[in-house]
Amino acid sequence: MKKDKILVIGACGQIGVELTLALRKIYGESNVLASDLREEHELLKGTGPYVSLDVMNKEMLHVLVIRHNITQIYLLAAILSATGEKNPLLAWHINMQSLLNVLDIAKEEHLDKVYWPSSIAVFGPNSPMQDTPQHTIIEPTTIYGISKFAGERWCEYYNHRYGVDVRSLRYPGLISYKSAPGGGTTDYAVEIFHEAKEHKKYTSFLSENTYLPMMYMPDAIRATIELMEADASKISIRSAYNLSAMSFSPKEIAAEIKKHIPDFTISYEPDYRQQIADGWPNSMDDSQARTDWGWKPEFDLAKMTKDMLDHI
Ligand code: NAD
Ligand code: AKB
Repeated sequence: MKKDKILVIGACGQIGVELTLALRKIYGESNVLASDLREEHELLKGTGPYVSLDVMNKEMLHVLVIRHNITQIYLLAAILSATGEKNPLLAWHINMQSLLNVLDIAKEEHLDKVYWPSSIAVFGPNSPMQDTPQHTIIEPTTIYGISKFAGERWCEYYNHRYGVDVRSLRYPGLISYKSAPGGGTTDYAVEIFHEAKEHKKYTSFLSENTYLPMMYMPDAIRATIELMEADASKISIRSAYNLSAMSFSPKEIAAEIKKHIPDFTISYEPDYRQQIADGWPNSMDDSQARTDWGWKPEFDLAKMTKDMLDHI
């Protein structure tokens, strides 16, 4: 069993629940402290320690890190793209200050490692849409994307200037069944499964041919842990790595679901989230992650769809 003491912030969210459970398997239940603003998630109950924490309270966070001898922080608390557009100043404040609090404490307490996720949302309408490269035009137009881009710069700065071992991935839209998504533009690709199972129909808030990069949660969790366990000498990107698994449109995922639920139907009523999606890449080039630390996805659209429908 490894000796690290890990703090997961935002542990009750879509990624946090599954990441906390996965980390507890590797590092031991008592060595992974889960925290969130919310009440403890049902799936976390009884699996290890939990504390209520507002990451915006730097003093409380600092005390917690010292008191529990924390050596690694996974910061997952954030306001996502769709919610962010409803309150841009709040999204900027929370997304930036939470990261600065964590990076600064990591510097002061000489933490071993920090994980903070970025997103495909760093890219904007002027970025190449197909196989978007690691290094290219980055001009995000959502407040969420702007905060992710600024966050990437802060991560690289803290690494280069202070030696903080901070690592990051530009996740695509994540699809999962254990915990619900929290206010993103890619959430349709989760909702569609629940509606297909319950009502055999779904109205998509994105238009039929809107292609976005997507990933199944088991791949995302594995990528996160593989990145964090990679030897530091292999990490050439200290902002955030492009990460990719699949790309599909609402029409394509509906066709895949129809193979399992033949009377499933889809209709389209695009809303304000269409504009957000239109500014994001259709697909991503993640060759740097593959070269540096051996990233390889396991789930494509067909395999993911079957697994989702088997589990919901
Ligand atoms: P989520 O909204 O499901 O979960 C975030 C969690 O943070 C929630 O449980 C919330 O209660 C908690 N939180 C919010 N403010 C807090 C605060 N002040 N203090 C403590 N906790 C607080 O988000 P998620 O989908 O799990 O995303 C986690 C991270 O991954 C975010 O940085 C997000 O931008 C990034 N990301 C997610 C996706 C995706 O598809 N889910 C894709 C790209 C990037
Ligand atoms: C969102 O849609 O906001 C997230 C993301 C891709 O960052 N799922």
